[in-house]
Amino acid sequence: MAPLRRRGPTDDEKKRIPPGQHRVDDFPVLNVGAVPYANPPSGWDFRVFGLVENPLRWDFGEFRALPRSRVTCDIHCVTAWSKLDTAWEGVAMSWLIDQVAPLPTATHVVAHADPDYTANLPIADLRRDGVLLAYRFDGQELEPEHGRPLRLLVPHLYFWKSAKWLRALEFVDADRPGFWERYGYSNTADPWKEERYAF
Ligand SMILES: Nc1nc2c(c(=O)[nH]1)N[C@H]1C(S)=C(S)[C@@H](COP(=O)(O)O)O[C@H]1N2
Ligand SMILES: [Mo]
Repeated sequence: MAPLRRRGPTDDEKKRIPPGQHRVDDFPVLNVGAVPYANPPSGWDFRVFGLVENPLRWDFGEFRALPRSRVTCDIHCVTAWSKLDTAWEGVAMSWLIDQVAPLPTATHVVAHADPDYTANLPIADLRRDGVLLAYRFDGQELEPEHGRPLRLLVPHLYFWKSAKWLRALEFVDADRPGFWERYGYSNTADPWKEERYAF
């Protein structure tokens, strides 16, 4: 058999790959610690709390009954891989933010995820197009190692902000560094500006 040749990026793809990144065709798995569960354990829920008028909580069935959105986007990991044209389904973050009605004092969100993972985000970033609470990838249920049953998808920021095994969003009035941000990674994490580290 002829060896499998990887094609190089087209000009269009080059424009979509931020500085210092290269394209991958597989889907790398990155997380601190082990995959916490293959399927949501009994009692699994997803909550929105903190500085909101209308705190909400769903079990997985209830969450799946919410209006479904589809997003196709490119994703960029700070370890230098980018994956183009990834297809996701889930709940649009802008819709969810409207449901919970953040108080005027709320400026940021802490995403709380299993096992003991957090990421911080400005609300303005979460309102951007393409930000999803994702439960399906590439036409299939999300694989356990990619965050089943639910993950955050924030395609315009480095992928460590896209917390897998998401359990809650907490609306707060200050920027509270999350897991990687406390180790010196950037609060803002824009791959086009190469905001990898805070210093
Ligand atoms: N709960 C949790 N979410 C996480 C992480 C983690 O360690 N725990 N790692 C982050 C990092 S650093 C990256 S690059 C992406 C990787 O997602 P993937 O494994 O689906 O490629 O998940 C992010 N979400
Ligand atoms: Mo990462």
